[in-house]
Amino acid sequence: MKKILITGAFGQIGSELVPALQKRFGEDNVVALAHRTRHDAFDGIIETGDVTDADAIEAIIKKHNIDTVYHLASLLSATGEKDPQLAWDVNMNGLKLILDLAVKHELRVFWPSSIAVFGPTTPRQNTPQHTVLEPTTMYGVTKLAGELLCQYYTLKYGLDIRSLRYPGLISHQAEPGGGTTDYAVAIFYEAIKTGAYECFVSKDTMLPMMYMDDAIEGTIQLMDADWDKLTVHTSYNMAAISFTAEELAAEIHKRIPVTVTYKPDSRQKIADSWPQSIDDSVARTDWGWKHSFDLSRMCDVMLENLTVKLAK
Ligand code: AKB
Repeated sequence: MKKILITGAFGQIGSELVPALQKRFGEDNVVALAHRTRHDAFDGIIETGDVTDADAIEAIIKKHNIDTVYHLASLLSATGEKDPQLAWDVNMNGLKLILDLAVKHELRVFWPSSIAVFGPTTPRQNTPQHTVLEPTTMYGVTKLAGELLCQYYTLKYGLDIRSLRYPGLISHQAEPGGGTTDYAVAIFYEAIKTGAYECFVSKDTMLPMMYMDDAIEGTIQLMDADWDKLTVHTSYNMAAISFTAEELAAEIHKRIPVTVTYKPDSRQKIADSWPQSIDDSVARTDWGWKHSFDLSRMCDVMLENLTVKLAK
């Protein structure tokens, strides 16, 4: 039976990946690593620790006999620009530490990359799997270096490491923290709470996005895939839907009235450096990736669930 450790367990992805893995492998086989804060309402095994503390992480791996790590702990793009040093420490040193422990304890590893590995010199439409990678954010730099590190450890030490370049993720459970794509979640909250939203990117900003259920499904699917079929050991392009901020606002407005104003801030420059749409045909061919949620279905589910959540 797999014994899984998830770092960043209470972040945007972890909050939904932990229950999905608990359901699949049983609560006793999933250890959620929280950073400092206690999460008392949590059902399952919880440990508290810092992903840059090798001894603490190794002790947890030994204590629970861990064989697979989903290393999700990371600073996102906007937060990374506020504190590039911290972004480097958490994103790079944290990953290196996990990979070194993976060599020592023969662990399988999942690590999330991002569309942030691309930059202004990358083709912006249908961005290919293999293309120019010149990111201009510290977050993107750490994701690109991290991808190369994952590939290096696979080639050098024969580790089983798998990774996805997530687009902006949209969910009604945990809110994202410090990302450039956060507007695509915040707009739903404000539409329900106040009927108005001031968007921090321009109305014609188009970015690749994905509903969280697809992201979780794809992550589990990649981890289940036959290793011999995987041809990418940096990180797989993974896509679902692309839309402009204005198209998202219009789709929400079809369901509930919302007035959106556009006031681009420093995050606009980051958004402008990223692709508008992604070619994920390699993932589709290698391990059968397929998304389920289009823009309309995602808006239905988001509004339905958030209306209930915000009424509490
Ligand atoms: C961010 O906006 O920083 C993230 C990402 C695209 O990786 N959501």
